[in-house]
Amino acid sequence: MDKLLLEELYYLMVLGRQFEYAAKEHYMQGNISGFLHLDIGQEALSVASMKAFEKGDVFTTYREHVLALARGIDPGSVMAELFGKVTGISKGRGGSMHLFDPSHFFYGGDAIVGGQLPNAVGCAYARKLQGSEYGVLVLFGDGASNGGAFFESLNIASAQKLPLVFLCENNQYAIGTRIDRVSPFEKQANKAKPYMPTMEVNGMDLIAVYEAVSKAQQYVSEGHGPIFVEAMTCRFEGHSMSDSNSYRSALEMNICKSKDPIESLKKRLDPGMAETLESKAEKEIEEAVAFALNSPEPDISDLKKYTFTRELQHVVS
Ligand SMILES: Cc1ncc(C[n+]2csc(CCOP(=O)(O)OP(=O)(O)O)c2C)c(N)n1
Ligand SMILES: [Mg+2]
Repeated sequence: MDKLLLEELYYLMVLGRQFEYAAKEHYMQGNISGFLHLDIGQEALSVASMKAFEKGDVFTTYREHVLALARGIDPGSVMAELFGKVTGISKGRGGSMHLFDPSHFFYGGDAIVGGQLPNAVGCAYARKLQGSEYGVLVLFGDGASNGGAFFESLNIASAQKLPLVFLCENNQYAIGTRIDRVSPFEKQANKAKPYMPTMEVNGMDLIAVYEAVSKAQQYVSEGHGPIFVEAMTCRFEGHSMSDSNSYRSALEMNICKSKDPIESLKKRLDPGMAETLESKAEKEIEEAVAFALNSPEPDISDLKKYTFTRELQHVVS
């Protein structure tokens, strides 16, 4: 991989992790309320998939801050959204789980597990009718692939040969429920095999994810129909800020953290460059937090604004 791209990807992973540490701190201070799902540990998957699928539409889970940053959305507007401020990317109305930015073709998260899957199918159908060359990417967890919406989405995407990349972020947990209690397979790709080709990749390996998602986009853009990519990954924190993570042993956590994608990539960079990128990310996150803290709350008189479709701007262009 090109050195400059590698450095950019390293920067985005560090930016993402520092964003998450800052969000955690401000959640504990009471500046952020509602749910907060951190992506710490899973950054390789988030960053590499967004950069590989730079052109095209993206639908995600609620664990989406790092995805949004890697998509190029300003960290200040993402942080302000978490703070519920009017300058947030969803005008302070969505919060952590509903980052939405059509100008980046980023339709963000869904609090309903798997809810983004049918939405992505609809978008892929539209893109097929429009003859778009990029296709659609939908990210979802291993837990989501036990739900009905998942199978319905595989079915219709396959029947209609839609340009849709299914990207399963398999961290082996749905909150505190380990995958083997709710799924007959550890690899969720087994469920997709009757419908479409599948690929499996190490989600802690940034370059492997980048290559897999690039190939998958190429495949859908050639009009072959959907494809399924499964990335095995590992989250370092609890499911959300309200989860103690007590169901995972110290040994399991040590193994998980030994695969840290930031530490792995750092070994491949010039140490001076890595340090420069880390300081740059730190500064950008400090500015993002200051922006969020200093931004105003939404005005109460705007409470009903954006509730009805006539007030929404054009969404999928
Ligand atoms: C339809 C629905 N059922 C249950 C929940 C509660 N819930 C929130 S997150 C979650 C776990 C999802 O796990 P997974 O899809 O593996 O994603 P991860 O958080 O591991 O990335 C559950 C059950 C929900 N939000 N929506
Ligand atoms: Mg999971």
